[in-house]
Amino acid sequence: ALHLAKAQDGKSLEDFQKVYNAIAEKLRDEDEFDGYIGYGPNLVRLSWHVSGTFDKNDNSGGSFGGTYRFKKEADDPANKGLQNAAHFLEPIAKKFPWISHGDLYTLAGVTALQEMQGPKIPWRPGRVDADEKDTPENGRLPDASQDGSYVRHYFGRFGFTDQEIVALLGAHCLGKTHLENSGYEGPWGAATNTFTNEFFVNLLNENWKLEKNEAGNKQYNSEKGYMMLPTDYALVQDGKFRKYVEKYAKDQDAFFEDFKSAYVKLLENGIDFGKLGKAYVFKTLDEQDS
Ligand code: CCH
Repeated sequence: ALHLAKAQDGKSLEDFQKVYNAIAEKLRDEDEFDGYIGYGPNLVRLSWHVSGTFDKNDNSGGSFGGTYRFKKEADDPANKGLQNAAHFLEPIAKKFPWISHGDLYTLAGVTALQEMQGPKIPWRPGRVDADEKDTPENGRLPDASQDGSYVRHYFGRFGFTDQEIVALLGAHCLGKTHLENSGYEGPWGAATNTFTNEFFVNLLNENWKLEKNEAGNKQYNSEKGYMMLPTDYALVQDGKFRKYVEKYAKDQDAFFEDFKSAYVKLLENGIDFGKLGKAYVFKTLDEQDS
């Protein structure tokens, strides 16, 4: 059965906007992280990894229970590097003890995306902290060395279409890979902390060479110093994926719209929001200043 979202007594949009603002202000203040990329991309990755443990076959895993806070999930080798985002969020969790971990992790991703000039992401609260015994097993996050049919099959576990898969992977415009975390190295593009369709533009326009990196893993490198994972590059090798790459490279608005829907679906997998269903749309710090 789906997890039933629970209303937080007396909490309204204004209360969650305060959490949003606390995260957004800390993002602004601590801009030197990771060579001045800042924490935004790391927070987005955390929001996806806490959601990416979902399995629609038994409704286990997913963002609902906030089980990333338990050692077993945090220590999943696939989560290496996300302790940065987790540390970043500790003082926020202390300041707002009423918010559940699942809500905090997902709201942090939404905040980071909006503050990095991404689309407005309608977000719904109501996730409830689960017990440690409900922590999913390691190994549910994807393997970057694989091909297109792996990617299609992997995301099929969540019920995502080809179009949704391509849109979601556009988040790889943000941040970079780190040899010490994943065994891959380098950024996907130039604007590592601004949300754009650059991932798709670079996939199509750069001159890619498959090379072995220092960790012995194969990745695609371009002369400009950008990289693509094998699973990223699969999006131009597979004809059914490629047509969406071409669409999003030409049309950033279409990318933003489709990314928004697919990301909301990712964050809400396995949850029944029932009558609580009204989504909140937060104002960015810039919008509140003016
Ligand atoms: Fe990703 N991602 N991702 N990813 N990811 C990595 C980093 C980021 C895969 C592999 C990797 C999504 C899907 C996939 C981000 C968002 C999303 C890294 C480098 C690997 C490897 C980690 C490191 O070394 O620090 C694979 C495989 C898939 C699916 O096939 C999806 C979906 C999203 C979000 C919607 C973001 C953002 C980063 C940058 C993190 C940072 O710290 O800079």
